[in-house]
Amino acid sequence: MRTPENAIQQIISSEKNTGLRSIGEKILNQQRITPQEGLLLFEKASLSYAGSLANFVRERLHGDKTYFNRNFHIEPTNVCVFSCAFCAYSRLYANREEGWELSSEQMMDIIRSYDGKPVTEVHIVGGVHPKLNLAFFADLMRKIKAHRPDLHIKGYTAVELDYMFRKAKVSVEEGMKLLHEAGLDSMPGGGAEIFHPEIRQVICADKVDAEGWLAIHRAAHELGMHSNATMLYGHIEKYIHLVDHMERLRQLQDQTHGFNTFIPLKFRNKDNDMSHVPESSVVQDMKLYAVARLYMDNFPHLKAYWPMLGRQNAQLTLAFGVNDLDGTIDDSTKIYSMAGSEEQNPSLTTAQLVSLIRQANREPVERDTLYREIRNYRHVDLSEMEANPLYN
Ligand code: V47
Ligand code: SF4
Repeated sequence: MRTPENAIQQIISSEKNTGLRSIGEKILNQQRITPQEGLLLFEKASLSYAGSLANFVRERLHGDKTYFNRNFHIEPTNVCVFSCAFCAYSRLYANREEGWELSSEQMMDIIRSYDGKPVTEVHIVGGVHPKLNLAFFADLMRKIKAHRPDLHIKGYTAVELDYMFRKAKVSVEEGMKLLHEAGLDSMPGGGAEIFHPEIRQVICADKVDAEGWLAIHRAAHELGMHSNATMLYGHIEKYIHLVDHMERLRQLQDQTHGFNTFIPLKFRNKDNDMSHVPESSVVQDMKLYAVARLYMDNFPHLKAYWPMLGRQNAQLTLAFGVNDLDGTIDDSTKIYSMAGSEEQNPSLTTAQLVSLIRQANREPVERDTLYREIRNYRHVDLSEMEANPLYN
């Protein structure tokens, strides 16, 4: 009988490079690959070899299941004290009249606009505004929870938190505890970019460094919170920096088991200080996802963030290790469109997401932020969904 194991064994046996063959054997036997082997995959593996192995791992972990959630974004401000070279979104505090800044009440209006709608998560992320401090955000958490206790709040990158905690003169542990007790449930993975100082110095020299980013996620995990981790790829970094980035995350995950999802973010070059840097090709994108799936063996999920990648390429990643497409998002502001992503004001209906996943022959599963299954859409009739306002 032809099993997935037989099929992948045949692919491994016909690989000519002995190093790649031995990586294949390790993957088959659920053994960890080393940083050197990660590098070899980037340097020498064909897209089809890396992709077949990654797809094998993806299906071993999740079968055809492809997760998404129903969420919306709030961006409190695009004013930022930092000046990352890849960021098309932020406005320096000195030019704050060109930016926006939402009051607590305006953010509560956004929360209230989802009353009665079956969203499960609000994702709060924005620039680092010197006046929006720890007390302001703790108060916002309490207001959101008082209004809608069951809404999961995934908020603040380690960059925002690092600044908030330093400004409030509290330790990372104290700050995390305060926000968690106020209602913050989990943390998104942003701000990681590329950890290696050679690259970090060029693309985002002034914000929290690798050690600081990892310490904040460690503190969250130690409180029992979950978080995600991103990697901004496809600009001036080399393979070695990608492997170094993934290795640091893999090591922390071995200790805390607090990460849910690894999210590679494709660098987009519109309207920022790195516009001269060409973007990666689709082949490079798919290879990156495949290697990430193989390397990040202790991360349960690999997410393609569709606004950055575009819907069609996000669909393609489902054959290269990815098992999660984020969510409906509903972002009326500009963080992603300003960076040149393919989506202007990104938003997909549940019916559209389900359809995207089905077109790739996968099984759409709505999840909550912690990957508890809410509904499997395998047999749900699409035309019924399209006609039902709850899915649109
Ligand atoms: O850290 C900024 C990225 C991130 C560009 O955890 C860019 O579920 C590409 O982390 N090209 C913030 N990327 C967004 C983020 C995120 C998004 C969705 C889900 C989750 C999650 C996290 O956006 C930043 C930065 O890496 N970014 N500019 C750009 N030009
Ligand atoms: Fe500020 Fe984040 Fe943009 Fe960097 S990426 S400038 S921290 S908003």
